[in-house]
Amino acid sequence: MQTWRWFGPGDPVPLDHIKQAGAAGIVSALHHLYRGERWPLDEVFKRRDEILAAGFVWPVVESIPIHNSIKLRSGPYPRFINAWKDTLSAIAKAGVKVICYNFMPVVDWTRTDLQWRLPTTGYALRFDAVDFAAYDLRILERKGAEADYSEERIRTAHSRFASMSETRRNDLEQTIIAGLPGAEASYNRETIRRLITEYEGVTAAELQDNLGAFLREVIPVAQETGVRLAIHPDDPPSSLFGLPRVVSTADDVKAIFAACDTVANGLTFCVGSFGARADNDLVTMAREFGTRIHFVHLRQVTREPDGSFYEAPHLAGSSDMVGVMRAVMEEEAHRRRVGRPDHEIPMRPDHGHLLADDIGKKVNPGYSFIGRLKGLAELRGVIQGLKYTINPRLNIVED
Ligand code: DNO
Repeated sequence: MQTWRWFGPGDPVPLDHIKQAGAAGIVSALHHLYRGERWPLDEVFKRRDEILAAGFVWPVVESIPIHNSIKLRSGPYPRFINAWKDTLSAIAKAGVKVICYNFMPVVDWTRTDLQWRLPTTGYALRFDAVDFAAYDLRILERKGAEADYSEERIRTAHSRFASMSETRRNDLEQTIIAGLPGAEASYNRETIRRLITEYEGVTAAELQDNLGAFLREVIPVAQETGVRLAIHPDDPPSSLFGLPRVVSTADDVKAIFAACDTVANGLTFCVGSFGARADNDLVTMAREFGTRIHFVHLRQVTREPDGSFYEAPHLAGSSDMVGVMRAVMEEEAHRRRVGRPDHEIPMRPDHGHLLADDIGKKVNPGYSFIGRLKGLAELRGVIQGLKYTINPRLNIVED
């Protein structure tokens, strides 16, 4: 099912534009309740009614935030896990079947440029690994940061910092720590330093255990209420600020699945996030994890040798997008054959460039209208082509 992320009534892209884009489902969350508290049933119903009234279905909540204490399994975490379960149940009552969430400590998805000019004169999001190191080492001046970089990276980061204007330094800081759309938190230099310190000594193995323990508590509630959970990979899929990240590779996914081995413990297959690592073989992963993929983010990145990447057009870039889409559609066909009720896997065009009238307008970074419209249109072409290849009849009987 073709879906579209909508941030709620405050989103500069209104529901009728989404209708014009041809999406059938809305992906949404209660972004005004994003501090780990429980989402009241009436608020969830209100969002559902807005979506239904505009002629859409609501197949996915992206995301229910996970309070930091849950990731650390310390302090008030039992209270926040209970709130998470209550939110899950409220969402289930509203008829939503899939919940996307992530387990990235301190920072959610991260970029260093929100308007990186493309040769086409449009603008893309970019993660520059050297700029990031320059921020960490020279602006945040994180204690012990040197230990997390190679000597070569430290050298290039210092010279990058020296060449940056004061304005660029400020922009870089805002871009990295002030929070991108859908992220749980926004920081200033002091608050982010404090939070990073809370993770001192927490290893990836411990974070993975905390995720496993969380899953064993919430998955039974998901099963009872008929909801499937879909963890979103780390973006970028590697450590930032020396913090552990545990949803970056195929092995990470295997460990998560093994921690609670049931279909309700599933994955958001984000092509852009996994695709930022050259050692992730995306088509193989999409096939291997197929039965537990409950949501798909279709977005591409072009990787650069130093670990940087920028968001490429949806069908260009470093990953085999069509190969992934074919794997997902074959999985859907397989689910139909075996009678799985969840045979329509929601997918959305993730992020778009700033193009034409998007430029200069108020948009949520990554969530412009025209850029995503183009992305969805291209992807829809692939979907139709693949439907025809997999089974020409589908082209006639389905929309
Ligand atoms: C970025 C998104 C993320 C994602 C969360 C999932 O565009 O993919 O904000 O929603 O990380 O919890």
